[in-house]
Amino acid sequence: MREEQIQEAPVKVLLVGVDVGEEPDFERSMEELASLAEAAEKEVAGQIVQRLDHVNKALYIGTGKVTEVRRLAEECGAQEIVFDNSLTPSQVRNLGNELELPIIDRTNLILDIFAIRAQTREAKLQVETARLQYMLPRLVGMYDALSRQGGASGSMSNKGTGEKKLELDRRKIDHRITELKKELEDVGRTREVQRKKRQQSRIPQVALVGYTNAGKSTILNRMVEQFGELPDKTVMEKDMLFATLETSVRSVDTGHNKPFFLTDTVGFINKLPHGLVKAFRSTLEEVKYADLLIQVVDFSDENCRQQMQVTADTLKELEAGDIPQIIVYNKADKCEMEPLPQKRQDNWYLAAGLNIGIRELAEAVEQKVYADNAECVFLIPYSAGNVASYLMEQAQILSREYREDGILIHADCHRQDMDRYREYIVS
Ligand SMILES: Nc1nc2c(ncn2[C@@H]2O[C@H](COP(=O)(O)OP(=O)(O)OP(=O)(O)O)[C@@H](O)[C@H]2O)c(=O)[nH]1
Ligand SMILES: [Mg+2]
Repeated sequence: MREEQIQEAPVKVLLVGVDVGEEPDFERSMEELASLAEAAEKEVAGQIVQRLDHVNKALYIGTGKVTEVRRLAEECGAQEIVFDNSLTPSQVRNLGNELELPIIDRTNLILDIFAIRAQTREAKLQVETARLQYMLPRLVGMYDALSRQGGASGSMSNKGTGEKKLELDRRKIDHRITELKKELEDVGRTREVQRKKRQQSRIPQVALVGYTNAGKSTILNRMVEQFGELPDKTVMEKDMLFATLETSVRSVDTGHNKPFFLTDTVGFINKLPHGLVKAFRSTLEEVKYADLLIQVVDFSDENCRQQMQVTADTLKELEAGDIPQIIVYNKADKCEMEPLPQKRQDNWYLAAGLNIGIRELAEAVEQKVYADNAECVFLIPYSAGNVASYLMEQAQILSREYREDGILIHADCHRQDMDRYREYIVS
């Protein structure tokens, strides 16, 4: 009880959206905005929408609507106004002047969530970079405003001061971004070394991707608990947007001696700020190097088709659009589907939350990532000891016999290795 009293009350926000008929499901976008506000630890006090043919260039909403927003903000005690779209710097400024409250847009909100959640040094650096990059073009807008103010008052010295100050700020931010990028490169190098090690091991890499809150972490956890090398190394799964910000890699083996690495990643969202995708590029690189993607879809969400489109677009941006995929329609328990799991071509309908379909999915992944493997028998002379040790490490050894003329190895290995050591194959 005491603790609750000490806790700071969340900031109350009023959500504002303009429907210009471009959004296939405008209402859903507003619902998502409310979830984003909650994830950013704010309390939604009210919501107001407007239908317009075009957004107002200066104020985003219509001039008449501004009065209504101000009145509603007062009525519901809002301390900030949150807009569904990205606002231009001058719109933020004008709205701020009119409404006398902080103006936040969707991108701000996403950046705030990421800032709250970032745990590792890498994530923190990535968020700071994205924030500064977001600010930089907006400084130019502020610069315009100050210049105009200087011009209106007729004082050229004012203009000069404003210009100088902003130029200084711009340089400072530029400098900090460069510093951050260097630090990120350093951190990224460690990640790269780890990834290279995994690649060299020839153990296939599989990445979970998809819209935020679809159930990616839940799938990772259920697989890790049942088939993980370290079953208690689970990650956070939660009914909240952007629960996962860090990439986690776990090794999975169902007992068929066909292990694979499974990676959980940050979820995607409609209108995910481009700068954020860019800043998180090194974390998301894991996706680019995967042999197979498991695209997780919340099948119970009526907007799942649109969310799949967002996923496809984001994967393309990450240069991962051509990687083979298994599509998992998760949360099928909420869709009155029976029986579960169900397989249709390469698609799985399952319920990870209820632990339904996890083994089947893991086995389907195995089959796919080991499709390029085959069994064969090598006879490796003792003079080629390096080849024998390579195979022992990289292939699944089914039997081994030390003979006079060399080691007879019956192995299940990758076709590339078969080609490479063709001269030693005896059957
Ligand atoms: N009903 C139902 N709920 C599920 C199922 N799978 C996951 N959930 C719930 O969906 C919510 C989101 O799951 P997560 O695994 O955290 O989703 P995520 O894709 O990792 O989300 P982000 O990390 O935010 O991108 C959690 O509350 C889960 O318990 C399922 O099969 N059925
Ligand atoms: Mg997650």
